[in-house]
Amino acid sequence: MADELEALIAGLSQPQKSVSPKYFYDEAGSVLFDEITRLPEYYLTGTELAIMRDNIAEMAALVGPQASLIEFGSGSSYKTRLLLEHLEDLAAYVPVDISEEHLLASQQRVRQAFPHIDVLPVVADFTHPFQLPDPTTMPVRNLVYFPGSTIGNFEYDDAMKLLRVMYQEAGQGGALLIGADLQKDPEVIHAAYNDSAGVTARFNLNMLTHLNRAFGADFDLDAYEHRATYRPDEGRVVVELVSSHKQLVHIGDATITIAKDEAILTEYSHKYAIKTFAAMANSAGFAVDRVWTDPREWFSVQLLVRD
Ligand code: AVJ
Repeated sequence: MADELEALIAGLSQPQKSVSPKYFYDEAGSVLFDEITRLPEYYLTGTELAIMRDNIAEMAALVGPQASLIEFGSGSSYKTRLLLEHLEDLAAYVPVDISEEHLLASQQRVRQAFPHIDVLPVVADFTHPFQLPDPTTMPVRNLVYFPGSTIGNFEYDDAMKLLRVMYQEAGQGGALLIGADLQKDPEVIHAAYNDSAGVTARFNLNMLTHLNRAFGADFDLDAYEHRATYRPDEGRVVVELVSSHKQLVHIGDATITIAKDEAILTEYSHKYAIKTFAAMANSAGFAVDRVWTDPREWFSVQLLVRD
């Protein structure tokens, strides 16, 4: 908690103020994100799920029998369920999450629906290498699963670091199945992060409620506006909270001055060209085995393999 507070204050003390997107996801934020995934404008979740459904047989055939499924994060039950249903003779399901609570909940759901699958949850921050549990059945290979285009939250260097951790956790002959959102008509992307019902705005603003509660900060909740801008040249959405007037915010021992119209960066959401994503995969050591997309080519699910 002391480290977290320090990092938070450091982020708010830079010329470009920023707060990590991990602070979106308190209880209220997780409910709001669920709501986002069902919005008509938010094409990501539905498109990815359709790609999974349409290609799950081929995916399972490529992965082969007796794999160990290692999920980075434990929050994506529908897509995971497809894999649990279709992967042949799974050696184990290993959800990895920093939240023990999330892990327990997902573990319970999976144990109930798939009583024959060995569930071995790992509490870990998956941005750093971690030890995999010993499975009862020896897996033929590891399949790391990282859906949702969550990779898009990370700037290039951190995304590369994460891909290298996944390479390591995949192990010899292992693979990574990853969801990556693609570049497309900027208006489609803009709408996905500026929905007409205002859910994304509430999701963004909820971060401040969370920080006030968790760190005893005093952000004035009425003073900020949601802003999400797609920058095609950078290939990413920039999500910010913009202050409507000058104010002082107290957090820990720090006092932060926020100017009128100053923006706090809360999230990047990168949108990839298939080529640049392949280059990233390659420099992490993976070969791109297969790229599945939807008919409009809005989203991709990619199977990356290693020797
Ligand atoms: C969960 C990171 C994939 O970037 O689209 C949704 C989060 N932010 N609306 C995304 C998000 C605003 C989402 N990811």
